[in-house]
Amino acid sequence: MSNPFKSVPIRSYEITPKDVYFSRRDFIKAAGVVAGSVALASCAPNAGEPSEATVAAENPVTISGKTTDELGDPLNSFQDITNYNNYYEFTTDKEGVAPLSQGFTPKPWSVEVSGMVKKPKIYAFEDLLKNFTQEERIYRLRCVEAWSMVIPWTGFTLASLLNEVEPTSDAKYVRFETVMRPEEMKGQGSPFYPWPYQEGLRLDEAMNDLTLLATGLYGEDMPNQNGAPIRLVVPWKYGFKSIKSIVKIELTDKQPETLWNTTAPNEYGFYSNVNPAVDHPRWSQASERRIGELSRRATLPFNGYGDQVASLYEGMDLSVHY
Ligand SMILES: Nc1nc2c(c(=O)[nH]1)N[C@H]1C(S)=C(S)[C@@H](COP(=O)(O)O)O[C@H]1N2
Ligand SMILES: [Mo]
Repeated sequence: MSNPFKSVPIRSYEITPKDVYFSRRDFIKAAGVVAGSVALASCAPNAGEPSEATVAAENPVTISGKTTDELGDPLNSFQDITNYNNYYEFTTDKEGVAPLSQGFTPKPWSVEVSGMVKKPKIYAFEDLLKNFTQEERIYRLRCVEAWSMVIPWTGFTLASLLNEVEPTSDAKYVRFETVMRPEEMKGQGSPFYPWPYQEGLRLDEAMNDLTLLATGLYGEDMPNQNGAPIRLVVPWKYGFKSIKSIVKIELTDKQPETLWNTTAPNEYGFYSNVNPAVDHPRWSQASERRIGELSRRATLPFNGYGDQVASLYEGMDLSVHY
């Protein structure tokens, strides 16, 4: 994997006029996101597999114009982010997800928000874009397999959606479910996993400002392989908590079952906070390989977001609640 940002700076000729950009992503304008710079119109996720040189020249720019995360580390390229994926509904082969997911149809789409809420509602995807402020968030994604990337997501906070449906005082957890479409997702024929993919958060984790419902990346609509049209992003937890292609969000008073906890409870707990001090039973979690880098780097507690989230776990033994 190479990282074009290291050697090839974004050049001014890659920047298209604002009106071209907004015609492509008019929801961002509608939702009031200020574009500091604009993305390249021709770089669509389905545009085939250009050569490495082409990719480097055409990597889209972010909405904010930023090229690093807040720690100063470069963003991964659009090419890396969209060709090295975990999405077991398609295949367990990370480089096979992109080609196998191209026939998936993310539209029309709706998300049902139900359970312990005062105002249950089925949202059409378009209304989620229109009604909630879309913003860009550059987050590290740290997979439990010990690789990582820096990804510029666009989306809206889960808190903004939950505030609208008004959880009741009984609600303690949020459960998420991925679409079940075995015809389009051949991996769902595998008997080794309890489909559909499910995930869960404690309500206070779900309400944290970092927790995002992402609808795109690099200013593009969410590519199929990254969880089109809408997926969760919880940057202080291992990547598998960030469930893709969500159709159901349910408020509940019971800790939800999750696909990975059900499949291998001794390896994957409910919390799954990034924690360099607690190893996976089969490998160390002390360091990671940032895609695009040669040597390993230290893994940060809570993936570097401890200031915002460590207080959620005060008094808990995180080697027990792994
Ligand atoms: N529905 C679903 N969501 C999923 C997965 C999956 O297999 N199915 N894989 C998870 C894992 S293990 C990781 S690391 C991230 C990867 O997200 P990315 O492909 O956008 O980088 O998605 C997570 N969300
Ligand atoms: Mo992962």
